[in-house]
Amino acid sequence: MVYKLYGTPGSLYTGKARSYLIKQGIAFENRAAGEDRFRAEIVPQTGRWIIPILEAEDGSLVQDGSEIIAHFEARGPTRFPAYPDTPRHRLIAQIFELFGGEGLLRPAMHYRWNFDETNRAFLSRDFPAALAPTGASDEAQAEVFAMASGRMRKAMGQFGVSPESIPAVEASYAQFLALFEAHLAACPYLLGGRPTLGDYGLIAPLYAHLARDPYPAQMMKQTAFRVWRWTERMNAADQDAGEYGEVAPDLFENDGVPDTLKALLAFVAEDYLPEVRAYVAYTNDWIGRHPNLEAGTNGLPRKQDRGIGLTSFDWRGHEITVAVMPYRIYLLQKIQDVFDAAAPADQAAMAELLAETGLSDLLTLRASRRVERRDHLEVWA
Ligand SMILES: N[C@@H](CCC(=O)N[C@@H](CS)C(=O)NCC(=O)O)C(=O)O
Repeated sequence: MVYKLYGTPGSLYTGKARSYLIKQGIAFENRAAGEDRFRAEIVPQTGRWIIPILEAEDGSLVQDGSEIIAHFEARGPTRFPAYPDTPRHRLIAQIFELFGGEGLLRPAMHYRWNFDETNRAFLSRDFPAALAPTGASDEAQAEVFAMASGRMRKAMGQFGVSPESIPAVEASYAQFLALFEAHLAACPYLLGGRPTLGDYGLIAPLYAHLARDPYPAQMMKQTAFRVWRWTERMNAADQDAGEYGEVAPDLFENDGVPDTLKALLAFVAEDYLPEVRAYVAYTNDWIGRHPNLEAGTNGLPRKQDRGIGLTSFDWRGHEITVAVMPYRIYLLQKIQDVFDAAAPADQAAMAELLAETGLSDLLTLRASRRVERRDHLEVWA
């Protein structure tokens, strides 16, 4: 069975699914979202234009990076199980799925869209190459770039990048890179000798935007070599960790969490928890204002819309405004579900780690309605 992965080389979320398929040795073909077939046959089935979408040979579809991973993990043993089976590692993997996919959007967008002098020549080819219909004229390609880049520049604002916040975005990213670089000094992957869900979360922003676009790629190569090598490793079919010597494809012994990983978790607490607090509060207020929210819907006039509003909060000394997306609640729930399903002794180990790293609120910040995915869309339970 050969799957088709519809996406683009420069897409953040396609990078997560692609890396997973490569690492698990699952046969697939990269397909472009610009193909006629995607627009004509796939998009009508998912109800909105979104990538990545995985198509099986029987035509069945899986949309969303988290779902693609869950789909294969549920089918039986995979080459590198993405969900660790010890409590702290399981929880950490889930935390980095959320933080990777949703918490590093500010640097990803800033370093793609605010460095035109270095990036534009590349992006203006890269976007239409994958998004324009096959054989599109130069003008048609330029139009595709103008439209897509316009949308993305606007989206950047909704992730909290503004002229005032840019210095903080840059400082925060430099700090993250330094911490991840230090962690990778002793191991090739986030949790040791093989990739897990946490790595797939992090590769989303760190590959297509931050390791592949010209400006941030050079920056990463020059200031965080090991992180850059990890992005390369995450797209290699083997362990690709020769520089670490003979490393067993195992996770840290005894559910261990090295100090360098605790430092990364503490960074997540400082950098991202304020946003989680803000969007959970907004969501609960919104749910309160929509008492007749129908289960199985997104509660919005258009079923393809992904944001329920905007919320502002203090981030590193700046008031920033971000879109509130139920999808983030969905990933936050996954962290909480892991905790809720664990045995009391395992819960104690998880709670202790969260307390030590400043992340305890991840367990208590809960939306008053659950978010589910039905027919490829996020809906209220
Ligand atoms: N929850 C999805 C998010 C996918 C997503 O947002 N993909 C972007 C491209 S990287 C997209 O399709 N955006 C829609 C648009 O540009 O209109 C996932 O994690 O796979």
